[in-house]
Amino acid sequence: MICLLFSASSLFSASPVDTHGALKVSGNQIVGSKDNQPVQVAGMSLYWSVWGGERYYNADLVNWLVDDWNITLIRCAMAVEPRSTNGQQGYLADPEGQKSLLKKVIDAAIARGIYVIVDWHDHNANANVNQAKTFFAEMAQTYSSTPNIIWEIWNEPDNTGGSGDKGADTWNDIKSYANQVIPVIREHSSNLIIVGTPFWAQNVDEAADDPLSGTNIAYTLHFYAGSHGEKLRAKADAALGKGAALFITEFGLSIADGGNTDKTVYTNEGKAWLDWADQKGISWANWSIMDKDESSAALVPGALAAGNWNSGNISQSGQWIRERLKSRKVYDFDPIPEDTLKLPGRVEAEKFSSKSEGLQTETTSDAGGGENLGYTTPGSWAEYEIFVSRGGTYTASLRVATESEGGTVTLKINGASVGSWNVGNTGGWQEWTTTSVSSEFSLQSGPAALRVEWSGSGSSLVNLNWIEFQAVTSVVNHAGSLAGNRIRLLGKQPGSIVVELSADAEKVSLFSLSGSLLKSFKARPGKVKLPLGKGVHLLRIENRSGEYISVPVIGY
Ligand SMILES: [Ca+2]
Ligand SMILES: [Ca+2]
Repeated sequence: MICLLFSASSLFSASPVDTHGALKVSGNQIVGSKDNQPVQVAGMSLYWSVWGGERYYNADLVNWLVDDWNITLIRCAMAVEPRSTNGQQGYLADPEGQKSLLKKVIDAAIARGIYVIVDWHDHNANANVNQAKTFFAEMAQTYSSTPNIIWEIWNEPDNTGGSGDKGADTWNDIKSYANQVIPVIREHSSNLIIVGTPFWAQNVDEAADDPLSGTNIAYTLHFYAGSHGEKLRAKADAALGKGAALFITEFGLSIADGGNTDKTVYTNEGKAWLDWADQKGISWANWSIMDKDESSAALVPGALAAGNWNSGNISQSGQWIRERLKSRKVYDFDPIPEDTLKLPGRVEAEKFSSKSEGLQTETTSDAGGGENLGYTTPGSWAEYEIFVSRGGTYTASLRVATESEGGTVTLKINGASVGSWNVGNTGGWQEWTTTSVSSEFSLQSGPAALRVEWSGSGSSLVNLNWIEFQAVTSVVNHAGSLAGNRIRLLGKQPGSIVVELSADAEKVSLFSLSGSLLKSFKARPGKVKLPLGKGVHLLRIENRSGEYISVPVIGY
């Protein structure tokens, strides 16, 4: 009756970063500092953090790519230029804004235990050395002992602004830049540093012939499958042969312009490249998470910034890359951190985005501390920007206190009332009680507007500390095809259970009773041992069509 999977070798391991530790260069390979074994990580590059790409710089996006695309790596392509063109401001024009975007992604990557590339996304880094030094000094200090971080100091040297033929950025230009920026990073961080190579990060052989001094330095290899093939791989093989470690921080399944002109996806050529990278153990990030009308973009125009995509939101390139990523090793990613504005979960009353005049926050003496909303009068309101992580059926309840006759508190989501409570005197303005649970209502996944309204006849109504939204998960089959012994509980011991999954199981997720996602795993048929904390949890098994069943499991 209970379900889960188990295979003799546990499916479950630690997160990528917990497993391998900080990445480091050993000869021409990248290894984990924990085990000194070669590590190949793979994932997605975000688009430039301007021109619309910036909207994908958020934690929900990272969480979605971890849980739905199985990424172990994400790259932040932080725009350095433009200074300000049509209002688009890269780091040179708006350092604080760009750092703030970057940190959202970095912090989410750290929370889930994946690797993150901090990319100075610039074709002319040698013109901005001082700004690069300032930036990397600050970032390296902030993330000095963070194993997740990988530094990429010059995205793509190109054929402008350098000292070579017709302005080409030469290897000497790059070395000169690197020798100024790397020491700044090394003051605070010993993490992997990836250095760009000449000719749009293709002339890796030049770097291999004349490597930088210092340790833990790899070189960038970029390719676009529709334009580059065997010849560039031969060049990369030569560089490896000379002892250089390579990292594909960016590649596309398109031609070199990103697929802007021919709109074609070159999957056969892409497969040859990634098979080669697998064979050599070279890590990669695919260009790019963007919904632009070009064939390298992973998304189609209008795809949500927070993930939650269906197949119609993902481009041909994105679908192919996602399958490739999903076929890779699955780790036990760290859980999504609690977010008070994410449903299911608790919305703290003081986290409003706007409110009526007169309504005030005050320190609460309720369990858990924090603040509550007080000074409510008839007509008071507060609004919240919430995010529904999982669409489905929900209930809500309130944490309230009042010393007056009280009043009515109503919840609305996207304008529709989902619950209303008449709250009477609780014995004091800080004497807290939890209301009854509302009737069930359904919510679609994605962003939503929550509004709380107070009404009544008194001059002072009801203090509010928080609103709890619970997902209603019924212990029923959600699809006939899932009926039967799809999941079988085989054994239980403190801290874990052993289950057996049927062949069509694709994903196993463990939720807290309040509906928070604790862990999500790729399922494999057979016996599987799952870690399970004390208390009641909900286990959900999903098949390839997205049909699922949920069952309660109790850990002890
Ligand atoms: Ca240049
Ligand atoms: Ca509160």
